[in-house]
Amino acid sequence: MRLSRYFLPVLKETPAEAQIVSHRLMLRAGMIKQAASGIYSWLPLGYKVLRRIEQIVHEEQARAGHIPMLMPTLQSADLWRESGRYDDYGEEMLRVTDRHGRDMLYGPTNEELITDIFRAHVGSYKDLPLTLYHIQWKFRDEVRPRFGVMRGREFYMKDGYNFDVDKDAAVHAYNRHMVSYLRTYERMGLKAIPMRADTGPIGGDLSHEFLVLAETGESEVFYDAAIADLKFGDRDVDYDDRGECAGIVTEWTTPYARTDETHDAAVFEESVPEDRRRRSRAIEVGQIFYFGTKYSEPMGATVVDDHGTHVPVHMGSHGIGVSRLVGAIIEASHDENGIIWPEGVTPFHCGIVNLKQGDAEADAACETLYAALTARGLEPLYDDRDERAGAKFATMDLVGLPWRITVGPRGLKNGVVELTCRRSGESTEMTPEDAVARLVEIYAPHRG
Ligand code: P5A
Repeated sequence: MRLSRYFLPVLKETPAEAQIVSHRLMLRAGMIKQAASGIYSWLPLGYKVLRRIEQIVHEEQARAGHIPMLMPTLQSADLWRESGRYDDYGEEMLRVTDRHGRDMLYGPTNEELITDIFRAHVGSYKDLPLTLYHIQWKFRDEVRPRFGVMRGREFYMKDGYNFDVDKDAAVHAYNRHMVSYLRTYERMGLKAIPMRADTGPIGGDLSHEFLVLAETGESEVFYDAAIADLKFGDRDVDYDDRGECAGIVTEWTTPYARTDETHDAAVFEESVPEDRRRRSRAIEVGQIFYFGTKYSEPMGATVVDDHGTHVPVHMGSHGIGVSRLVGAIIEASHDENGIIWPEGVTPFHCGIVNLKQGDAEADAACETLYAALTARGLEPLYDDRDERAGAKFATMDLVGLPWRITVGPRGLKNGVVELTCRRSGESTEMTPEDAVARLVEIYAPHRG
């Protein structure tokens, strides 16, 4: 993309309404614009990051054997009356009435709708296990929407639902989700720690939240420092192997890690040596639940088991805060000059800064680089504006591309350009061909 033809409305001033760094940077970098309280338009740069995150989620869901689909944002109130949640959900639910006087709602989550689909089409245990998911906008009329996309009213969520014949099979689905989420967050450059959590309006008695440590997080967490050292890495997991998934879950859930809702000071002190006890703020980027037959029983979602008996299916639901993640990643990765995107989610793979726009040789070198990077499947953002070098660097730093190639007449005389790492600030001179080869190498592990 050429910056002269892009739509990147960066702000010079720090917006006064933004209380936390990710919100400030998202506004300044022209990623979002507030449409109404807690509701945002995603401008091209923000939209690109949202799509990259979504893509990683889809790839990891596919790896775990989960099936994508799409359900609507508006739902009929009748389904929620069947489960008993229509009245319970309270003021967070946005209720609307259509022209025929029918009660509708903007879905805050989809347990009822998916259970309705399941009961209409599945009747035998032979069709199980089944896990369906979608990525769709949700609406929760939060009392205090704040921190930009981190606590919105409209937000983008991946929500998946497993259907299993009995508790053991459903617990495996729960474990499989935990394993696939660990991998998902790591690909986004995040350390997200699973912590025992309350179940709230979703229900059930088994739940973990995934938390990213950050001072600005809304959750208070207590954990054993040992868990922060765990790495998922590039393990080749067999997601059908119950023992393997359970083993990974044990590895990640044995060290103490709880939110303030489930924290037990006595257990914390007893089980964690003092020098490893940590108390911190954190951002919740996902949550998984096992709730057995909470929805299948009242809604009549049953299968015939291998004895010929109708049994309600065991279910769980599993969410990832896709739009919140954009803010959470920035909270975890920025400096005083702007965002620093992890390679896995960056909106463009690198920036190209032309130090002397209009200089025939510099312009030609940038064009050649642009074409070479594009041909290798990389997406550069080429700052081809007629601006001072300082302004170009400031924009690149603000929008946070992990790598920048600087092209100027002086370097070109020696046949070199400069490759700069946004995170370390380190620059290396090399030929344009070597810069392209180096970037191809850097991004190779981040491709699906
Ligand atoms: C699990 C999937 C559920 O709704 N039902 C379907 C279950 N879980 S949850 O924990 O309530 O939400 C899942 C994730 O969505 C993000 N999230 C939000 N993001 C932005 N703004 C909000 N107001 C908001 N509320 C929830 C969180 O990341 C949460 O973990």
